[in-house]
Amino acid sequence: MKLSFRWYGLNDSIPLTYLKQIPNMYSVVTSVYDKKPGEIWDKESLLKLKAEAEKHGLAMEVIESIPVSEDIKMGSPKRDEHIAAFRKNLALCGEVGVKCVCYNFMPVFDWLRTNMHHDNPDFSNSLSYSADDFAKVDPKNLHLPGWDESYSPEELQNLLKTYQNISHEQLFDNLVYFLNSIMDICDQYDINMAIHPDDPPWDVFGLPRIICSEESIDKMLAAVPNKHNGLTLCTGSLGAGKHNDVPHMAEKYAKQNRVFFAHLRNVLYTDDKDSFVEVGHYSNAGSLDMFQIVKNLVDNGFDGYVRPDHGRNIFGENEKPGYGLYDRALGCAYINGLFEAAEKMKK
Ligand code: DNO
Repeated sequence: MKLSFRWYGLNDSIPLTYLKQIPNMYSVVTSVYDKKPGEIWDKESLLKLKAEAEKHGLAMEVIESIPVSEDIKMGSPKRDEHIAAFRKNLALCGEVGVKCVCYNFMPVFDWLRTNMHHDNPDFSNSLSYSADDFAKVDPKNLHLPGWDESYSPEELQNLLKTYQNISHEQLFDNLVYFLNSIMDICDQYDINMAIHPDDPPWDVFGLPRIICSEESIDKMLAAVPNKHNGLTLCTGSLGAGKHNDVPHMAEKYAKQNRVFFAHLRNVLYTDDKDSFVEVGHYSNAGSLDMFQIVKNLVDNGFDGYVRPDHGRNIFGENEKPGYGLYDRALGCAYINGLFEAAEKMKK
């Protein structure tokens, strides 16, 4: 596996020297952050990011994300223009040596939580989702942790209204249309497209979500059988749904060579509804068997990119929720250990 770490570019408060000090660190996972979905990036920005990573002994082989615009997801009249921009951005990535692009196809909201600073018994805090708190949210007057700055109230209401007329089938067809329009660029530059599953993996506010389960992933892979069409196996996103058997999915999709990127993190179910808290990576800290997931990846030939995912705020750190240094660095050490054990057992 190729260990990687999310890096928010030149403005990230965590220096690349620190990332390089994490044993086995190979690549940054980054993006161009000053362009909106649907806009064309410039090669200079990518080259600057790459030069900075390389100066610190790190590769830049993963982009997370090239954002997919709502027009593409909704299939609106602007979609082809936005797809043309996406194709251009993908080609730029290919030209600078990017091998894997993580993206998602979730309408309006990428991830959703009800608390960005949930207090844990170990005096850390982390992201959490409470089914009871979510039930109290008024979709007509939405204030969501982490999303309040992204849309004005009117924009949000308009988007939610437009999606009322878009079924799961329609959204799925729009995903297939999008993928079929970019696969030639992926073939040309050998770039793997790794869709991020919906987080959490169920519909929210009546918005359709289509990458939530084994069945939906099977359908997506079958609809676009190109070898560059695959997955980000985000264990925390899929694992938040009790309907998902994540070790099984790791085995199945690694065997099919469709896992290009793995986001490894653990979640703890906190009730018999859908509530969960993001915990440390260690299996016993949460509800997922992280060793079995890694073992199933390794046993089935996975050699893609891996990154630790959301960490808790620990050791007095108060970073962007999920993206502090310390707990993700602990996660890396643990992930290295899991892979080393699984790889030695395989021999
Ligand atoms: C959250 C991330 C997601 C992910 C996107 C990919 O922390 O895992 O925001 O980057 O869904 O497009």
